[in-house]
Amino acid sequence: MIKIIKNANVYSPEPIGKRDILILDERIAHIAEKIDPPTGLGEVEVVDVKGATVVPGFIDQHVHIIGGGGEGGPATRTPEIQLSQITTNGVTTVVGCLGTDGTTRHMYSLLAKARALEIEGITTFIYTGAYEVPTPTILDNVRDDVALIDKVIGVGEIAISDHRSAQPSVEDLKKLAAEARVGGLLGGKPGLVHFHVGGGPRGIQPIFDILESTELPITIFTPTHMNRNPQLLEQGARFAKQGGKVDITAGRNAYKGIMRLLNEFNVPIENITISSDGNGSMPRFDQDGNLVGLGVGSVRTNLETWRDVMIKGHVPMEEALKILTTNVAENLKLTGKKGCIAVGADADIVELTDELEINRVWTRGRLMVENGEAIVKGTFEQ
Ligand code: FWO
Ligand code: ZN
Repeated sequence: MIKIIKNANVYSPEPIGKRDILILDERIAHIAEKIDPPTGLGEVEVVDVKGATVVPGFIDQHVHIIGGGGEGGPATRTPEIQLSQITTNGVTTVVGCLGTDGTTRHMYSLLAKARALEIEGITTFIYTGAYEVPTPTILDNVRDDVALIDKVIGVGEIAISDHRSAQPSVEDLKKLAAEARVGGLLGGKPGLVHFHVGGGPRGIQPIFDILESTELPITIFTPTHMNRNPQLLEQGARFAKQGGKVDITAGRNAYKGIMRLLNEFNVPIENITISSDGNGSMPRFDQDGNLVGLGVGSVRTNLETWRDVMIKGHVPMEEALKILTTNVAENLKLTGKKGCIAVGADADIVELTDELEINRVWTRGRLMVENGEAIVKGTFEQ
């Protein structure tokens, strides 16, 4: 199928001006000031976006695609995500994960759901594991899952510095990270260790301990929820200064943490990513560990935080886009294929309204969303 998106004001994330984009099947084949529909090659679908801003599809590296939760008992297990909840928020690639509940949630279900979403139209990957250590896997161990199961790109979300963690020792974590690392090498994957960082005073000290006492590269560690409290942000700045990437959980005040990293700690924006924790539970505990509140994450928060960083944080669009596109693609070793509007990349493209809302979304060249509404839905979506 040949498509041409005409008169797009393209942020690749770099602003490259008014361009036509030629899509051949699932990939971007050509970008030029003017592309005339080729003749004799069958039907060519042309969409004139009339100068609208067009950006790469967003990559969300932390989504509980089969649901999560459970911290308040069975009635607090959060719902499975549906395709349109992802695409209508401009997200075209997700990494699925388990969380607190490694008892009633299973890796087989996570893998099947990731495959389902891929069939329904987006691009998916998963982390093997859950909060706990030892962590649930599909095959015998983390290394084999990362090496042999295509969608597995690493291990996560492994909980540290949290009353809900398995209280792993640094030695436990070193061995886990080594498995992910070697599995990544063997399978041609990033071999990531995606840490859930709780509110405990040690924060990401376990990661610094691992880095100081092993040969493991900092680039495989992607700690998330790093905007949870001020001391985590400070540790995050130190981690970034050593070359690590800090993952911020999107949401109401998330942009304030990002602005502190940028302006107070001079962290380059290339060392910051955001993710939504979509469909994960958002429990609140009091100092005695009693559950005092419970919400659920939403993929939509990516958009809200990205807009806050631009509008309230006065960060230019081409910079702010990186936290949801090229920076995440680099984590996932998908640079040039995802998170950019470039020849050879997958045709994951988002057209924005003047109010920075979602108008159209293409995933691998297929139009999935128009006027912000899903025109392609999941199998059982109404
Ligand atoms: C965060 C996912 C948390 C689940 O700390 O980690 O609980 O398994 O669904 N969510 N436990 C939310 C905060 C960052 C607000 C999870 C959740
Ligand atoms: Zn988490």
